[in-house]
Amino acid sequence: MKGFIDLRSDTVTQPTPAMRKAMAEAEVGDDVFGEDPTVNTLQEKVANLLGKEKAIFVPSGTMANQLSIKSHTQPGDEGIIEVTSHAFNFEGGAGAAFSGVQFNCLKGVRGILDAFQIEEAIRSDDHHFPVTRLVCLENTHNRGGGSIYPVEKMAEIYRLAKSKGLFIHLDGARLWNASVATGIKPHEYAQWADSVSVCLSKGLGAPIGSLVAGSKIFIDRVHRFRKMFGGGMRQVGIIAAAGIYALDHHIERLKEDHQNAKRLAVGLKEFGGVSIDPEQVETNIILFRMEGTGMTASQVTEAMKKEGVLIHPVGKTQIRLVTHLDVTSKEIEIALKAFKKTFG
Ligand code: TLP
Repeated sequence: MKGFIDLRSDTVTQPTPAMRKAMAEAEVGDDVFGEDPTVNTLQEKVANLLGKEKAIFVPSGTMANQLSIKSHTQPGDEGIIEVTSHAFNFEGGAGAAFSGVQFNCLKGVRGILDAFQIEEAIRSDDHHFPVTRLVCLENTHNRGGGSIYPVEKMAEIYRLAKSKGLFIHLDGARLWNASVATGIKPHEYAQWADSVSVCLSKGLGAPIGSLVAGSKIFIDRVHRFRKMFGGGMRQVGIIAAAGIYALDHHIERLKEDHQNAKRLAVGLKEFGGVSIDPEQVETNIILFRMEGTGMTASQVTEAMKKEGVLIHPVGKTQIRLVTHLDVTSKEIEIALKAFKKTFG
């Protein structure tokens, strides 16, 4: 929102003038006919970055996840997923509504599951049980506080899944953040998943757009369902151009967002009654609790708004902050001053 330091989400960014220029100049065609050259370039670029045969452009991260779930499963199948994950909690129950999938939710540590937990949750071959078909992972993990899935854990889960005939979908809405923070390339993460969704409209700062990547056969199936879900778009190169620009110019700078998040966490730790471990802030998301301040999350949110800072309560006494392209390190210091005033 104009005039505010907006720490609610990395989805709030404005396209930069250079990004808008790239959009204005994009060559376009009818993508439902497969004739938009900018979309085709973006799809190839993302498939290459993720080391997959093919990728498909879709309007949102939610649609990318749900098309993947739909394309991997049959109604009545079971998907194993972490209980705080986005695809389970924040996508309107779409997995149940559109794919008829039942989720078996496991509790992770800051969103991260271990292979042995998944192994225990896989159903045996008994007609009483649903068929376990899919495992969904999220990297970075939003409600885990931007936590990074260790690549070795992903590999272990993938090997287990393959030995049991399961598919893995990776919600990589913020995979770019994980990659920049660890130096592990996106394709090195993506090799441990059958399908990967990535977003251009989070930390990368594009106004819209996500992609699903996977094998050619899988993406052809996703393409069919994209039509059914109403996600086929026409001269959409105008948006894809923003995504290409973002991939070329906004990945490396995510480091700044991570530094800003760390600074915020270190600053917040100074306030009495606030619980936060700056060591756990690995990327651009900060989760902190404030039981000891005697204030509720919504009271803090209101007070901060009066100071010109927007934040996001995610429970009675928990707040989420997200750093991004449109928040400078100077503004982080201003936000910390506002917190100081709020917490007294
Ligand atoms: N997350 C948004 C909102 O939904 C809350 C946010 O502000 O963090 N996967 C993950 C891990 C996400 O964080 C999100 C968006 C999505 C998928 C869905 O993306 P969109 O919003 O493009 O449908």
